Amino acid sequence: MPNETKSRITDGFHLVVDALKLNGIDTIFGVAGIPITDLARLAQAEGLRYIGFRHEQSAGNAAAIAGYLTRKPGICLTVSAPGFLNGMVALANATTNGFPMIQISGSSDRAIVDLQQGDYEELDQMNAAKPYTKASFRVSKPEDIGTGVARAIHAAVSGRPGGVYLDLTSEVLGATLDADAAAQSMVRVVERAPRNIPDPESIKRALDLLASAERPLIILGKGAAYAQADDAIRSFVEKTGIPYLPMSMAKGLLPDNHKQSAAAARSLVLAQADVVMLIGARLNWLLAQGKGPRWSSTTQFVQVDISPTEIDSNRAIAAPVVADIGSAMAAFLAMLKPGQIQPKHAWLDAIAERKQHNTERMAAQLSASPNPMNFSSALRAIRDVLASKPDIYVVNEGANTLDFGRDIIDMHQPRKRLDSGTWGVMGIGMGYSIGAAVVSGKPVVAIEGDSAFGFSGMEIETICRYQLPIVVVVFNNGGIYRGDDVNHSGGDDPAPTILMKSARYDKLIEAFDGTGHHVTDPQTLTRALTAALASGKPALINCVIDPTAGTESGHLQNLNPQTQVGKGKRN
Ligand code: ADP
Ligand code: TPW
Ligand code: MG
Repeated sequence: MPNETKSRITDGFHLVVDALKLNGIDTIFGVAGIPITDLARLAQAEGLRYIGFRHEQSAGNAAAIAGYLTRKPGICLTVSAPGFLNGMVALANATTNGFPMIQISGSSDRAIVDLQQGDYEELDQMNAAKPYTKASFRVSKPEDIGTGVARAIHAAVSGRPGGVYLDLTSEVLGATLDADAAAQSMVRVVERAPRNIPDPESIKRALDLLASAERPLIILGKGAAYAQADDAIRSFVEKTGIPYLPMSMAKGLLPDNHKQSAAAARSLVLAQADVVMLIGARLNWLLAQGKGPRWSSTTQFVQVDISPTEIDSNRAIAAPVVADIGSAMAAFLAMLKPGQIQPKHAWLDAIAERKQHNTERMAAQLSASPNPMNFSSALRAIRDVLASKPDIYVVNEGANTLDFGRDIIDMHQPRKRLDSGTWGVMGIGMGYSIGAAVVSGKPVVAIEGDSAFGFSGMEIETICRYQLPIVVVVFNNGGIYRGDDVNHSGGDDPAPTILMKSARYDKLIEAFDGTGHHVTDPQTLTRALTAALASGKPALINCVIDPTAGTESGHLQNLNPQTQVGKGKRN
């Protein structure tokens, strides 16, 4: 066929790739299969980076965290029905956390699906996705691909970011059309996340309230980290002198050793602050819904958030500032008068005193060297190795592994700590690690509970296949929370929370030519982690932790209903 004729025809596959490229998308995370195999191939051939996973949930988690880190929607590509559903957990998690992500899935023949006539991988995916996403679209004509991709990008990134589903039928992918008409149908998104300028009145109201406070507090959430307004946030905190508390993924927005950090006096400041300024943080379960006994009923709130419906959702907000955080912080800095806000000395002194008390208590725990290791002694070793490497990403999931990790590992740069987030979900570990390593080119240390690791563990093959600089540290305490529970029936099966204590997770990675380490003391852990990071190659450290060291549900015991009668009762 003469080239002339060929070049005038294009098809759905090409249009999807063209639309993504036109909008600055350079990476796709996915699992190949019918009907999107050729889409993945073509994307790679056309210069997009395609990262192939072992399970769609991890591909989705990688896309979600890529979205969080870059403010561009992370793309996850899945096959129909089961692949789509596997990815949906990650898409729903992205929506819950406010991470911009688009899951693109191929789907089966519409006519057969709608009459439920039994197609291969039959599922009404667009409608199934709706409750878990900000928006769910289906493209049924190839000339609509450009519009579909543009709408998905807008929905994912504007306002509070979140997950979007884009359904591409097999017919659309394979459909051919005239290349000129196709080019005309492409849409380049001009503004992905338009600024949302605050009402100057709302800024004044908030500053007045903060100026009237005796015991003010700022809480920084992951929305503040996402906003990438790092300098303005730091400047506002420092100019006002207000003590601040970082939520877990906002750690590092200001370095954890900053003198205004009240993290080591958390209970005191939540209970006693009279005015609290929330910047990109929700009053959800992670902040006890803003209610007693952790909070005072008289606390007044400033809330800076892009989502107007977040305001008043749990506590009445005296001074809402509905805006994007970059614009809001610029407005605050412009309107703030020198000396206008001055926390009382008594408040700063009380915080300093409590910080010192708690830090000394923690130092005693950290300096102990129990055998076998506990969470503190193992994390101290990791903390010390990471102290001189502030640009390393830390991924963290588990129960005790998460709670101790959050408290012990200091962060020094914004957006370097990636964890279980708003749902407290297990399974983000390898996906987040891969996503972060791929978009940043930087090393990642994933600190994983042994149970948590299992949810995405097979992705160590992906890590090795792409030779990513990821070191996985598995805190092997032989179980969910603890490794010493017993079967109350007296039978031979292990108890529900038990995993294999003798498991050698390090040998798993050796199957893929990665480096495994088995460590039982902090000195060896220090050496193994240092060597693994120096190599820049995939490694897994099986880190043996005392099975009796953890507590049920980590720090969430208040959320865990327990039977008080009969056989299931814990001793
Ligand atoms: P954390 O878990 O750290 O407390 P949340 O995820 O609960 O944080 O809250 C983040 C908040 O930040 C959400 O309410 C979201 O609407 C808001 N947010 C996200 N991005 C922005 C932004 N660019 N500007 C303003 N608010 C934002
Ligand atoms: C998708 C419930 C919360 S924490 C956890 C589970 C299973 C594992 C804790 O054990 P781990 O940590 O990781 O070994 P450690 O240090 O305390 O021993 N399924 C999903 N998400 C959640 N949160 C659960 C189950 C859970
Ligand atoms: Mg465990």
